[in-house]
Amino acid sequence: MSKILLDDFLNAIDERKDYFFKSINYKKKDLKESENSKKNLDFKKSVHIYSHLDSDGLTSAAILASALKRADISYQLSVLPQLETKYIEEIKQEIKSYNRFIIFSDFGTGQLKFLKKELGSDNYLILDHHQPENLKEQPDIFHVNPYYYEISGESEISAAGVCYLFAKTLDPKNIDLSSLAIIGALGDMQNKGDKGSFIGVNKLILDDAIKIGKITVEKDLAISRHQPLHIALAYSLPEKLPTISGNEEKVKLFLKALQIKMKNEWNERRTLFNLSSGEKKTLLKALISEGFERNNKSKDFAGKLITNFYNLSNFDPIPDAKEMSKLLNACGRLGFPSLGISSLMGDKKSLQKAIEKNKIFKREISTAIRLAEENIRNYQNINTFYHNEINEKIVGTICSILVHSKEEMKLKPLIAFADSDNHFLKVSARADRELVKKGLNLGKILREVCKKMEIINPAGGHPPAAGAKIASSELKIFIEEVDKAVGEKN
Ligand SMILES: [Mn+2]
Repeated sequence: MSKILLDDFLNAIDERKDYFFKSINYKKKDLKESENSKKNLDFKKSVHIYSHLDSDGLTSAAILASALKRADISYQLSVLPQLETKYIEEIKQEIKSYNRFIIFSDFGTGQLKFLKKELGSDNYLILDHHQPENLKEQPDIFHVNPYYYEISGESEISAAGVCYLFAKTLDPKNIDLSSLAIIGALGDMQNKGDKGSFIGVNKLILDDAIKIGKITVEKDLAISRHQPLHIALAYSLPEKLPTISGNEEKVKLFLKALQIKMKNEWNERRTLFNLSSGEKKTLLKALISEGFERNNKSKDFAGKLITNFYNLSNFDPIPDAKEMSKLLNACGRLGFPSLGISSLMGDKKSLQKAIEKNKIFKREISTAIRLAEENIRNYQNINTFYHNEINEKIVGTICSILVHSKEEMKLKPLIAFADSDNHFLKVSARADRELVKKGLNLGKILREVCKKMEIINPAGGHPPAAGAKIASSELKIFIEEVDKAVGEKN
């Protein structure tokens, strides 16, 4: 990330702030306090934030809502699974009838052409990090996207990061929202540096969060810190150890041999949190030798066993940012996005409810994984699955889990379909990192196939993860076209 391009990016955000303030007729607080508050009420347009329902989208929404609240700008908030053309048509009416200003976060770039066609070039602002179709074009004044400044929206900044920078430009006090941007970036799995560290703009945002005491970084064993120890070791190691992975009974024996107790003196299950540093060392050593001696693991295996955790200071009882991003994802996917957003904005009761919802979500996920696995179909260059009981809101999550956890699913991209409204199918595509390194770009492929087939909803996404929406009747040809397109790229 070059300093000059970063400055260009920050300047661009600053220009968009001016555009935003001008559009809503915002009066700077240079008037007398009483006069000012009256003027604000008289002249400000109210804002409607539309955001994506995954954890990056929800953190984006919470950042924007907090910033607008602080600036005394009235707002309304809606969360959508995708920014489909039908919503854009409704929004067009809304702008006209209610004199609104719209902010789109974590989507909008993929729908840029349609937005321009329908909404023109004022009364809205896009804060997104998905790759624009045409990077040679000058970015519009109503559009913020890191790719125009050679900053990667896949690894260096998420939508929540873009919203955070925007919020910080509105008011430096919004630096206290930096931890939310880190939660969003983790939701989009952007901690891809060494040992789960952040790179690019994300690193700068993390520095803000550390500076004001909202996050501390801690290195620990790379397993779930939340689950009982034997479950965490059986299912969440960064690389599988055939001698213990997936087998809780064997993990119990393994722990017993190391004299690490699974329960505390009150007979409660211990988690990684509860282990002493001595116990952690013993466990790490044993896992490394298990990897080398019994499972022929390479040298990087030992390196992968330690990772960075991002401890949150004010979301008790949620210990870290990754866990919080999973919780938000569950809220969004289960249809309770507002619980997630109010948790992020500091509401403790919502956080408690969100934790309950998350438990339900975990059960739904494990059922859906089983159904997906039973319905995998293999084509020449892709694998697919569809089952009418897999909810469209979680199909992307299931697709990711399968691609990341099953060796045989890493060889070809996985394209999943789920029933949506009115005989439409939601499409989720995921590919293993190795395929992306070899040049596979699922976002591009889906966009091209949808264009070629003249599918009405535009596809969007990144090289390893993309989505689309097709009519059920288009399924067969769509699979053929995607299969062909992936073959041509290899
Ligand atoms: Mn995102």
